[in-house]
Amino acid sequence: MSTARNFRTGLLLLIALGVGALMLGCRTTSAEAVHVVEVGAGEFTFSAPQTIEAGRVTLRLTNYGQELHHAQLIRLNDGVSYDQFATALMEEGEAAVPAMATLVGGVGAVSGHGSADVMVDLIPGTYVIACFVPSGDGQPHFAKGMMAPLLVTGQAMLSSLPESSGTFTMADFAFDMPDSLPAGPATYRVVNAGEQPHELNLLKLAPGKTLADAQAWEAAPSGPPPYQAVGGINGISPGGEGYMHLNLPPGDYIAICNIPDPASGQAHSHLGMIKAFTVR
Ligand SMILES: [Cu+2]
Repeated sequence: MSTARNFRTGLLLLIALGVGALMLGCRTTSAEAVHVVEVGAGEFTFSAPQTIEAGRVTLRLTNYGQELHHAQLIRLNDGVSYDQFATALMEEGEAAVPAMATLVGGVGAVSGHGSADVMVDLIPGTYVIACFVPSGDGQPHFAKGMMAPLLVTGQAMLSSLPESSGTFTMADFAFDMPDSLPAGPATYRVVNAGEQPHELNLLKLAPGKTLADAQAWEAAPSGPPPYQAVGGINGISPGGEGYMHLNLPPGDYIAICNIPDPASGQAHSHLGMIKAFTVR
């Protein structure tokens, strides 16, 4: 064997070892090392596990339907049953939430055939997965069947804080986050520093479309929307926080909160919680 050939064999071996190490590395990144809980959404039902172990999970929402769907994760106060909460929600809508439960995030709205991830530290208790997105008839999806109980069992785990590339803050009524984010995988911490629940949903604008186009379409929808809903984090009660795993391709985006202000009845997006940003 010539020296050149030996060198090439050695190089190939090194490359193979390197690729192997990279693959092992990928498997243990923060996004994948935790248990993935798959939630499927369609018109008008969720498919999700009914019981899971406490601890840190990646909650992955995949939309198999046509309409927008989100997976709002709600933890019921101790002593509140799923049936009690479901009845109150049907009667009072989201006004029923503060007295009975805490909004603990979940996956923001995703367009049909899309999928998005958030990360949640689940403590034991009774949770609800619900979709508050309204259909064309004005009825929220939970009233059509998109509401499911989730029992979290076992012990609360004390785990170290996840690594994140930055913290985004939600206030009454604004987002504090960068104007530009890097493309590709990243985890961001999202904190609710306001006195109302907030969410940070993400819309990817169609090429050439602007925030004004999105607002005009929202005010008077006609034809397909000028954006794709690509997830983000769903409602978080005041003082709470969550983590979202993003893997955004380059483009123009909007962060938006659609939660209504009880006083005015207006969506928070109309009070300032809408922000354009770029991914490059
Ligand atoms: Cu809000």
